[in-house]
Amino acid sequence: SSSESEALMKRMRKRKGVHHDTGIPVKNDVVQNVVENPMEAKDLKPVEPQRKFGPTAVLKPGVLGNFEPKEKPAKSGPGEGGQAVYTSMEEKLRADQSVREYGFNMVNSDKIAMDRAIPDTRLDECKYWQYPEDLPTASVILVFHNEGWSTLVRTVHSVIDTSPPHLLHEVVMVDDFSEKEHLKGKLEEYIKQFNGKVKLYRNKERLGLIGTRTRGAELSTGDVIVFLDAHCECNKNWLVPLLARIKYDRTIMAVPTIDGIDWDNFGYHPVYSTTHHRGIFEWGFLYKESQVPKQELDRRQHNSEPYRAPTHAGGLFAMDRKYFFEMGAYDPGLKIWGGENFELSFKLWQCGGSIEWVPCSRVGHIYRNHMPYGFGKVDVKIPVIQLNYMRVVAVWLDPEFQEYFYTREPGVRGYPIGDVSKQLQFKKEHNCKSFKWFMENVAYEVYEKFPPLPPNKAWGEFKLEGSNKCWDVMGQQVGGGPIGQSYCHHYGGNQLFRLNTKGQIGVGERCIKASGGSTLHLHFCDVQPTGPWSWDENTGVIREQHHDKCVEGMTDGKLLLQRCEPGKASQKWQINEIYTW
Ligand code: LR7
Ligand code: MN
Repeated sequence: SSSESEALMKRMRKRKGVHHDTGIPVKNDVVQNVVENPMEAKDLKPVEPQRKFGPTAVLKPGVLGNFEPKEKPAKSGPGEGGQAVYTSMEEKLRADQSVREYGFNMVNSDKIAMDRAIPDTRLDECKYWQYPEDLPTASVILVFHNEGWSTLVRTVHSVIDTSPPHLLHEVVMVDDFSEKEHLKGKLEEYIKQFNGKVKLYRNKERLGLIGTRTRGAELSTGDVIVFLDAHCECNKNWLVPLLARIKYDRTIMAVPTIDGIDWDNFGYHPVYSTTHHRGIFEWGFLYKESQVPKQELDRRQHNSEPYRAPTHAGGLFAMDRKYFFEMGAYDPGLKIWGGENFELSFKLWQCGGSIEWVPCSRVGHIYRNHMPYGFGKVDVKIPVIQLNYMRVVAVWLDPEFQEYFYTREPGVRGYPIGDVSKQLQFKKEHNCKSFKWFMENVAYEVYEKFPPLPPNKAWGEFKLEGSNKCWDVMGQQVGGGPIGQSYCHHYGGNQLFRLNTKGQIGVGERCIKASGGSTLHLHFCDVQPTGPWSWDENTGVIREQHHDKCVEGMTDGKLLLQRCEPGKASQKWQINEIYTW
């Protein structure tokens, strides 16, 4: 449905141009801090005390790391060095068509070499770590559904080219029931050049990315499973720092730092470099990232060392294969796409494992323009993602925290989530800790960034009495034009508003504020919830206290703040709960 893909787009946008703490757009989203002249070993005096992380890896400034790959001679060509490539006028039509089909500009991707060089975006320090020699082997798992050719195949080349051969046990490709012709015989032929190192399996039906990942893990035979999306480019020595953490402690999920690759021009951009970020969430479970709290940074001795994180984006991580299954893999009740990152994260933390983000491991991911595929035949009346969240919430959140989710997503409350008894039993058998423990000890910054939501006073469609017109976001975003009214569609989504006990009106993760005392706009919600809104159930008047005005539904579809006139037909609002199923 459109509200589903909107939710997805929102989440993807999260990673693109908006700072996740403040909602303020980040300039270029990226701090350009690529080291131009990598420190030469001779420039460094080995006088600094040696630092360690874990019992094994040792930082020796001045001595190049034992797994550090040799510099390759620079090549020239489209996209080399992570540079952007551009579409000509003649190519434009085909390029646009490929964007619609794949979410990527495949015309540009096709121009870029399979082994293009990308900038080394690591902290300079990363080149001087001495890692243990006897590391576990890795199965890199790529699940894919209708992916474009060159972006997919470049991922395979990149994994092979950047991984020490003796540590890369195999690349396991699992085709999630794709229809594209190029993913059939042509792909089978193509991977023969890798002499059996790359294996291709196919689903007999659409399992979705979550089920397909579990299947990929079952089919793998390496010690460690490493999941990557099927449109990635791995950076220098990305694999070893991940494996080193798992060797140190097999209950660690090791997550690389994810750089951005542009869907249109394939420019490679380090996402953060001077500061460290980690994955968190808000109460509707939109994925967020925010700066790592000082107390976590201070646990380490060196800035390039891994740090712990409450959660991760979902696509790219390494885990001990056996441990993944000891933890029950992914909940088999999760469908297609979404929420699996939280399920695995909460389960790990609450049941004795942990998640670490590893700054010295960097992998580029192509963020799509839009999600080009549907979710197949799923017999669910609410967005699949919401159903997945509901399962995660039911199993891993304590009741008080479950309530925050349903305050934020009231329209799905009560929808049957299927059987979670196996998950609850797992939790009991493994003596897993409470969500409160997790919040207090791991995800504590969520309390500051996204404090618990005040309960809803009224929520649903805001409908002008006697009419068929409802408040509607009208496709607006923060910083955009006014919201208005349109025909009530009863699907919730952009017509589902919430008035809470603190006087805020929320829609999705945003809040409604009055601009210049005349029109209503989307804003980032204040962290400390306060708001000017009230609704009088009897008169139907929605009043804004700062301007002492009321919302009036104009005949042309506008919503304006006008002098309050209780009893006036155009100020008489009904708030009807909308269950979207
Ligand atoms: O039905 C499907 N079957 C699949 O095999 C749908 C998708 N897939 C494959 C797909 O071909 C791709 O290789 O699964 C992989 C992920 O799908 P994407 O690339 O469409 O997802 P995404 O990058 O938009 O979304 C993020 O969230 C997902 C759902 O929760 C997964 O966890 C993705 O792996 C995840 N991607 C990342 O974490 C990359 C980094 C950033 C972000 C956000
Ligand atoms: Mn992806």
